[in-house]
Amino acid sequence: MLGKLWPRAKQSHASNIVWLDLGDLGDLVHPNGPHEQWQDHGLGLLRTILHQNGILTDLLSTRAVTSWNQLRKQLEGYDMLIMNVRSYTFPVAYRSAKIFKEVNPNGLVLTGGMHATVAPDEMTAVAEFDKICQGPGEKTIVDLVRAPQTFPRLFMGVGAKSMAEWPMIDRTLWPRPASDRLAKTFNWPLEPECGWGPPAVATILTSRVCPWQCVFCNENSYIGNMGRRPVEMIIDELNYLDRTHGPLGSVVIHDSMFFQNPSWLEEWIEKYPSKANKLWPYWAAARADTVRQWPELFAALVRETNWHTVSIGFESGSDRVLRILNKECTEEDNYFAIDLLHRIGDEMEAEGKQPPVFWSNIMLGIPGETHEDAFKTMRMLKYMRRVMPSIAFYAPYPGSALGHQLIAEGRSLMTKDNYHRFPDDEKVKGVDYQFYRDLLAGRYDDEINKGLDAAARRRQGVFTGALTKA
Ligand code: B12
Ligand code: SF4
Repeated sequence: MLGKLWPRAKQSHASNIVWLDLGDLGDLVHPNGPHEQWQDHGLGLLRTILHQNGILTDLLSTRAVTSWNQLRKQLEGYDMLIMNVRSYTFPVAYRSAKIFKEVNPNGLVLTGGMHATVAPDEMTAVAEFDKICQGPGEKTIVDLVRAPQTFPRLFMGVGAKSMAEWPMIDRTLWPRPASDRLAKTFNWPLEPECGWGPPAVATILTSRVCPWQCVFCNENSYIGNMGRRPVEMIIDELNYLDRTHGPLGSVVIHDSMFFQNPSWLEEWIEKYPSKANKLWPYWAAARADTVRQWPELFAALVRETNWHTVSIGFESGSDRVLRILNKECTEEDNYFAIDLLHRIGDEMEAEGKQPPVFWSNIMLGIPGETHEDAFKTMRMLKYMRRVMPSIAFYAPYPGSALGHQLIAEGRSLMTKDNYHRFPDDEKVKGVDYQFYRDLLAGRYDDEINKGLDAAARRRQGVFTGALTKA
C-alpha cells in the first residue's frame, strides 16, 4: 500500500505540465485540522476541463510535502507550472514559482485565481509569474495552456454564463492524502469528516455569487454574476459520487450563500428528498436577515432536506459593529434566526430526530469595535444552544472594501510573506489582541453573563479552541 501513495518521492512524469495544488506544507500529511484538507474546486474544475480537451497535467501539492527541498526535487524537469492563487496561498505560490524557475530556468509559470483578481500589483511584482489570469478561467484555460505566448502577461479570463456549463469535476484529479495515516480516514477522492456529518464527505458548489456587500468580503465586486447550477445536476452528481466513490455520508455545500433564490430552494425541497439516493445531511450557509425574511422556507429546508448544519455569518452581536461591517443584518435579525433554529431543533428533538446545529461565524478584533461590542457578541454566542462556534480575528483581505482601506492606510499586518498562518495571528495594527485572547479564555465571563439567563450563564465561556484561521 505504502508504495502506491502519492507522491512519495520523485516520480516519472506523465506530462511536461504540472498543476501545483497550494496550501501549507504538510497539510495532506499530518493536517492541523479538517479544513486544511478540503479540496480546491478551482483546480478540480480547470484540470477536468484540460483533461477533457486532451491536455493531461501531472499534479503535485505543497500540502503533500513537508519541506521545500522535497518540492524542489518533484518540480524538476517540467516545462509548465499552473497554480490557483488565493490571497491566503499567495506566499506559498510565489515561493513555489521561485523554486520552479531555479530548477527549470526555461519553464513557464501560469497563474490565476482570486489573488490575481484582487491584488494584481502583488502578482505582477513576482517576476516568476509569466502569465497572470484575472477573473474566471474556465473558457480560457485550454487556449492559455496551448498557446501561452498569445496572451499578455496580465489579462482577464473568460467564465461560463452559468454553472450549468461546468463539467462535473473528475475528483480523481484532486490530490491524494500523502500519508498512510491520513489515507485511512480521508475517503479520497471524496473528502474526510470534519464534525459536520458522517464520512465520506462530498464538497459541492451550487452557486458562486453572493449579492451582498459586507465590507470584509463583498465578493460580488470581484466574482462575476453567473447562473446557479440546476438542482437536478447537483442531485445527479451526488448520486454519481455515492455510486462510484461512496457510500457518501454527508455533503458540504461550499457556496458563499446557499440560502438565496427562493425558487431554486423550493425546487431543492421538492427534488432532493425524492431523487437523491439518500437524504444526506448537509452543511450550507445563510444570512440572519434572509432567514427572517423567509422563515417558512428556511424551516422547510431544515426539516425536509436535512440541512443539519446551518452556517450563519452572524459576525457580531452588536448593531454598531454590524453597521461598520455593512452586514445589513441587525442584532434583532440574529436573535430571530437563533430563536427560530432553537424552536425547530426542540420540535425535531421531541419527534426523536436529530436537531440542527449552527455553525456560527463570529469575527472579533474589528477596527472600531469596543469592549462592550465584543461582550455583546460573546453573549450572543453563549445564548445559542446547539452551536459550533467558528471565531476569527478580522483579517483585511484585498478585494474587500475594508481590507483595501486598511491596506491603503498601512494598518494591515498581513504581509505577502504571511497572509495568515495561525488562528491568533495579529492582523490589524492598533487592535488590542491581548484583550481578545483574554475574552476567549473566559476572563470576562462575569461581564458577559450579565443579561443572560441561568442556562446560558452555565454554558462554557471559554472559546479559545474555537478560534480559526482567517
Ligand atoms: C470553498 C471556499 C473555502 C473552503 C475551501 C477552500 C479550498 N481548499 O478550496 C474553506 C472553507 C476551507 C475556505 C476557507 C477559507 N477561505 Co475560502 N472560499 C471558498 C469559496 C466559497 C469557494 C471557492 C471555490 O471553490 N470557488 C469556485 C472555483 C471554481 O473558483 P476559483 O477557485 O476561484 O477558480 C476560478 C478562478 O479563480 C480561475 N482560476 C483559478 N486558478 C486559475 C489558474 C489559471 C491558470 C487560470 C487561467 C484561471 C484560474 O478559474 C476558476 C474557474 O473560474 C470562496 C468564494 C467563492 N465564491 O469563490 C471563498 C474564498 C476563496 N475564501 C476566502 C477566504 C479569505 C478564506 C479564509 C481565509 C477565511 C474565510 N474568510 O473564509 C479561509 C482560509 C482557508 C485556508 N485553508 O487557509 C476568500 C479569498 C479572498 C482572497 N482574496 O483570496 C474567498 C474569495 C471568500 C471571501 N470573499 O472571503 N474557503
Ligand atoms: S460575508 Fe457572506 S453575505 Fe457578506 S458578502 Fe460575503 S458571502 Fe455575502
